[in-house]
Amino acid sequence: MKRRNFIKNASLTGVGLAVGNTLIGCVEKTSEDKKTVAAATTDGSNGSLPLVIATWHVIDATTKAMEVLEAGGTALDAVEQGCRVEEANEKGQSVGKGGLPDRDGNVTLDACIMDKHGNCGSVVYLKDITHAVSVARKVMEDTPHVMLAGEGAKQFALSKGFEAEDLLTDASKKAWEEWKVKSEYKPIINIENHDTIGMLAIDKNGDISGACTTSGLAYKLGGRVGDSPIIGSGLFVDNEIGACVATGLGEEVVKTVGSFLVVELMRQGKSPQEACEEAISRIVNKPNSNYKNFQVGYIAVNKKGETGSYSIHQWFSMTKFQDGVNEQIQSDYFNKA
Ligand code: SD4
Repeated sequence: MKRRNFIKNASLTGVGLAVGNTLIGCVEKTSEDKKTVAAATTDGSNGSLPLVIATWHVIDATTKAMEVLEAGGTALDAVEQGCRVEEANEKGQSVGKGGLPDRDGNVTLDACIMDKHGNCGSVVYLKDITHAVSVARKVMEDTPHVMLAGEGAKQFALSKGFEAEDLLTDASKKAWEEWKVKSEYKPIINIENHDTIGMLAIDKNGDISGACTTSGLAYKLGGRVGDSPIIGSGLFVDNEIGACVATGLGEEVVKTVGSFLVVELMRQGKSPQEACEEAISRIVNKPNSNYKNFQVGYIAVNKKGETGSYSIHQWFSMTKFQDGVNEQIQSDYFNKA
């Protein structure tokens, strides 16, 4: 699965979207990518436990998570280990090492994690540390806090034995330098492809955990933080009900507290699929919503092991590993016009 062709304009994608002072461009899906997507839809079936789902096409990450779960590991260990696979994958230019930088050339990571007790940890604007999700876990487990930012987060990570390294790979530096030529401020949000990884798992005990990790919008303003490390927006877990994780334009997710909303809708009796659809409708039905120009996608799971996913635009997908099947499932979507 290749991440490339940034600013390749097409019907959906040839847009510049005003978001505050920013412009968000979108990326077209290649025919190769389209072939890898199962024609199926999201499901409402009860499957056996354990199970893991993740945003986008991240088969290696779900494989790792399932290894942990099958060995009797906790959902918390599974989502951390699964996310680490993508953080270490330099080819993924939206997560961890190799992530695309901000407009000034700095790679800054956002991540969070949440366990079955409702404990959570988060890091924002983290530089020079690949495994942001593991730093978030340390924040959760080793401090009385939920969130650490910037230099403080980095120093905390170093104190916990994480190693500093340059996250800007040659490929990402080259992409940034090419972007700079035009001097257009167009942070890229990927409308249909592997991007931020959000992962939810239920272990053999039926306990739920989730995690989310990203380098955020490419070429963002320095200091910009998205939804991914914000508990309730990018991720929410309630072990009694279920869990949800988001991807896409974080500002829109934050404004609607999306993941918390999905879990609360499940609490009220909606299926994961219905809840994801309702959360997307809250975004697209806002007066003057310019949803045609950005993507948001949710995946969710409930306590019964039912799953759902929904996005504004086509080509969002979920990877699901359950009952021995590890597959990419094309998400249903709102904008069919
Ligand atoms: C952000 N939600 O920083 C992330 C980016 C993302 O798919 O998920 N892109 O806003």
